[in-house]
Amino acid sequence: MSSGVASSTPQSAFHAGAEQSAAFIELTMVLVGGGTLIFAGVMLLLFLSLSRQGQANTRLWLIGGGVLFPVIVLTALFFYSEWKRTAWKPLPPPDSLVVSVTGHMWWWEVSYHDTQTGIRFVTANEIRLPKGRPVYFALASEDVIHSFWVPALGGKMDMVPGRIQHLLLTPAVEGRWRGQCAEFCGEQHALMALDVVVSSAEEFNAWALAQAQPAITTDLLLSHPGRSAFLQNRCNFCHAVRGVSDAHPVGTQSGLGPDLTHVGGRLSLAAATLPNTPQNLRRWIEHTQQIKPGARMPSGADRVPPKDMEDIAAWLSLLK
Ligand code: HEC
Ligand SMILES: [Cu+2]
Repeated sequence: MSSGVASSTPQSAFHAGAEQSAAFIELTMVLVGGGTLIFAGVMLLLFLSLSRQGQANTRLWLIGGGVLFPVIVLTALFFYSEWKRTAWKPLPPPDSLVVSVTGHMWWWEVSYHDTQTGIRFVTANEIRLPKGRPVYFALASEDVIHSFWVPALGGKMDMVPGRIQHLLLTPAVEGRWRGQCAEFCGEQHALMALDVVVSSAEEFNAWALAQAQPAITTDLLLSHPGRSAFLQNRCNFCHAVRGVSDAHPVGTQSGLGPDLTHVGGRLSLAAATLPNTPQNLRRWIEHTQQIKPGARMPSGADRVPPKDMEDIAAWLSLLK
């Protein structure tokens, strides 16, 4: 399966990657353009007031420029942006794909429910989407406020604890895009990114079907030493690998860490922090706190025997 062609501008808000993009781009242009005009106007007035002698009518300028002007401009902007907003916040069309994304410090839980095919599964840190089909995102947070933003598709939308926010996007261009948490959420906010791959409907459906199955099907995988090392070192306390362990500590819906059922097939590791290679997987398990200080996962360095880390990394990279 292709992993999508990396775009030369994977994170540009001026890239029209979705059907709703035009509205976002127009809104951005109007705000930036209007803001620039107002700034230039104020600078001009400042220049005139400094270079001229004599009395200006201060009352007129205070009420006109200080009260009336902002009220008129902000009211107009409010109605204008509400009007444009319907592009991405209408009711979801019945054939839309529902993707729930939950922000965690500092990774993304992604849960699919395709009402057309009945397929459901959970994954993390990577979102694959079919081109041309409306995607209804349900956005939530498990801890602090995060913000879901895939600039090339449009957005952004805050993820607020205790609420579910919605965003409708219809991917229009195949490719690999980058998303980024857009609300400061603590130490590793900068390393809370996301891979988004838009492909043809056929490619997406094949991927989704595979994701819904556990990767563990062959004896080779079941008898691999990495599997027992994974369980022995209690990685399963925080991580689910469907078919091997289901991490659902009491009181949480999703476990404390990303679902690893198909981690070997992802493009990157730890919320787009490292490219996904067997070497990087091994490094991540050993030096977690050096790579992403503060991450809610302990380094393996002083608790997991090197042989076990070797085996676990080899095993996880087979889970495609
Ligand atoms: C206390 C809970 C906890 C334990 C125990 C734990 N992890 Fe993690 N793990 C996490 C969290 C949280 C993340 C996400 C970190 C981030 O990106 O900020 C993570 C991320 C990962 C990732 C990257 C997943 C992805 O989607 O890119 C891998 C691989 C991983 N852990 C493997 C392991 C292995 C192997 C062990 C056992 C040696 C282990 N973890 C033990 C909580 C845990
Ligand atoms: Cu953040």
